Amino acid sequence: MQEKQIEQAYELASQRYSTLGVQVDAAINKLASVAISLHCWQGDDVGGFENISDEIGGGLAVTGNYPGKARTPDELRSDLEKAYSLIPGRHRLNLHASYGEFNGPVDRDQIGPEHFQGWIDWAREQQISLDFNPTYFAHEKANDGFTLAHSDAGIRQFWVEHGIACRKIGAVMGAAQETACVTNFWVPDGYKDTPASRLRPRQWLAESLDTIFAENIDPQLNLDAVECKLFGLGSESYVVGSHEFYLGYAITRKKLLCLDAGHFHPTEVISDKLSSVLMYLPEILLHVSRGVRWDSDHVVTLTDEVQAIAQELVRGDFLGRVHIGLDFFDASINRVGAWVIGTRNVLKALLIAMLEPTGQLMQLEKEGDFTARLALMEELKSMPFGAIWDYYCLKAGVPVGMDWLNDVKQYEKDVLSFRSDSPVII
Ligand code: RNT
Ligand code: ZN
Repeated sequence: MQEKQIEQAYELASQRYSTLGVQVDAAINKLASVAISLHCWQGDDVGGFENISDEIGGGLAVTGNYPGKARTPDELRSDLEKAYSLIPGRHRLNLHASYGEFNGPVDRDQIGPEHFQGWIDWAREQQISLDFNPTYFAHEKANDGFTLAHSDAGIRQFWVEHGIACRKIGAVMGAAQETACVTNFWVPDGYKDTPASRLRPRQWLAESLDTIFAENIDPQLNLDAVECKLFGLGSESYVVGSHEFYLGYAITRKKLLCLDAGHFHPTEVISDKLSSVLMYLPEILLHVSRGVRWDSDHVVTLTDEVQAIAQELVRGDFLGRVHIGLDFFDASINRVGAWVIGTRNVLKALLIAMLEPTGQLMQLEKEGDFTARLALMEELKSMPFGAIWDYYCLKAGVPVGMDWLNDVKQYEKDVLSFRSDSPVII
């Protein structure tokens, strides 16, 4: 599409929005201020750089064998740079502890900020802020599906030390950037079959977490989040860290709750939970994902639910209190393409929400005119938001429409196709 056409379409679309009382340039400015935390693990199928051959485990399964996955930190950084260059705005990177640069075997309880210096330097150079995650899977001490809630005190202690080490790394990352690092705790702990005690592991999990969080860390540097889940592969009957467990934990311990869109019953949605949990928690973290049947991690598409999440964030004026991260892994398509599609969709959903005449909808609701409320909501679905999105991409200096795909295909030809499937030993 020609620049001129994009601008003309934008002008016409803006006029339509202004008849609804929507200020398009204000929406665009607002969208530009939103940072999405891209998850490093889409780039290499949750592999990490520990050079271990353990299965990922923890109920995480990545399917597909699309060629060209990143095998080293440098390859992953190069892939990320490509992805960021195709997404409008300035975004963040969410790293897992298993992605450190270890130069030899370093067990999880021994990791330190020095193993992430390469990432910190790169992030500063790219003007990207980092978020962090302890890795409670793909490890021999997690092979039976339990970590912080393990019945063995020694194993619990090992994982407690991992958690303590990770918060320190998060604080060092936070000190190197303008905003705090959000360190998110997710553990796989749970049973495939019916437990005799549902309580005991929950007591252990709370006790382990309390020990990890015992040291006060400046929230300007590091913020702790805890992520709940309903069930996983191998933990179908019982997950220790359920929604109720972590909601109570987050409120009583003043932690962020992480809501992953794929971690609930298939008909249960997190969009409806935001206004509830934000009544009791100052800040939360989102893992925007797409559940499909038993999988919780498909690439984010522009679904009704993603739009509903965005609407809630905008209508409730929650953007300053909600950290937005992504969580999906698809190895059946180009991995850079997966990041670009997923992130652009979250931004698109936010733009659609920002282009809504919320005041008018609320007024109709107040007056009890539910017919007009429904009519206006439906009318909004065919408003020309695509023209505004295209213009936003143009002004942000990233490809418009599907043009980004040419860049990804070229990158695949020039870079990804030279990577063999076997991992590089570093
Ligand atoms: C797993 C959780 C968790 C992971 C990442 C890799 O069910 O969603 O967030 O996906 O830590
Ligand atoms: Zn998640």
